[in-house]
Amino acid sequence: MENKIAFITGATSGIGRACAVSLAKEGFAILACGRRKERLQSLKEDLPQGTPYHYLTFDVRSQTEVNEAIDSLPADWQEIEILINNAGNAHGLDPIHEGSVEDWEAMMDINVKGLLYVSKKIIPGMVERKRGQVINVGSTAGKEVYPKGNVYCGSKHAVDAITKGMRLDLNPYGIKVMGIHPGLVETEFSLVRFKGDEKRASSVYQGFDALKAEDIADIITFAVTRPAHVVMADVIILPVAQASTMVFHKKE
Ligand code: NDP
Ligand code: 8X3
Repeated sequence: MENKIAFITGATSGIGRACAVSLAKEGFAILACGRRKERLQSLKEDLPQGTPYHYLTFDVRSQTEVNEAIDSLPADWQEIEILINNAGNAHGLDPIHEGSVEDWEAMMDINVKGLLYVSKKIIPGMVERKRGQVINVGSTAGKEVYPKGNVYCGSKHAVDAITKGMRLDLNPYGIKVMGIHPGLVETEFSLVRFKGDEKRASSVYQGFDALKAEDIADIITFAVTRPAHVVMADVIILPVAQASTMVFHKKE
């Protein structure tokens, strides 16, 4: 296959799905991952006709599932050029003394350990080939801490530190490593954080123009198509109405 392969976790929704569409338009072959199989099947219809497409269904929390899925890749789909570690979410928004251990484990297992399990399977091939790009989707929550954000912020600070560590370790092999840190993006993120409470989820994005998943996908697509000697290492993207995690200029 001539097309370079973009391996995208969390491609069933939001930022990951938008990245699949945007990168396919640039001629990348799309390897989409997530748990919701029907969404991975329907994603193909949103890609330009003829885009080479393959999907893997696995839960990033299970190292066994991650390994088995990646080991099952056909020969044509094994040389990953771009890894987008995007799967992730917040679970709950509670002060530390009231948070649930189940929510904490979900965030650490998905946002941190899941990213590591996938990276462990994909990055050695990049090292061997001495080429590749890793994009880790962090958050402004990985740069600041906000009230009740405690463990989600902790997971995204970990993503930020791991990204910097990857850049140091992979630098001798010419592998590009990017951390992208969005502010508020209107996706299914808040619906998951608030466990399906649609009213509470939509209120997060009221009174200002939040970022769209496509805004983040545009920037990732721009970043991965720079000349060979250029890496956008660390990027914070905010809606214009947002000055920091808790400071907004909302319409009256
Ligand atoms: P969405 O909820 O829309 O998408 C999350 C994606 O992650 C889905 O495709 C979901 O797929 C996947 N995912 C979640 N849990 C698992 C799991 N256990 N195993 C495999 N895949 C999983 O949210 P966003 O698009 O907004 O989030 C994408 C990334 O962006 C996350 O890392 C998030 O933390 C980050 N981010 C989001 C911001 C926002 O305001 N929206 C701001 C800053 C960062 P499925 O459920 O099918 O498995
Ligand atoms: C998602 C943005 O502000 O809800 O990472 O943490 S925020």
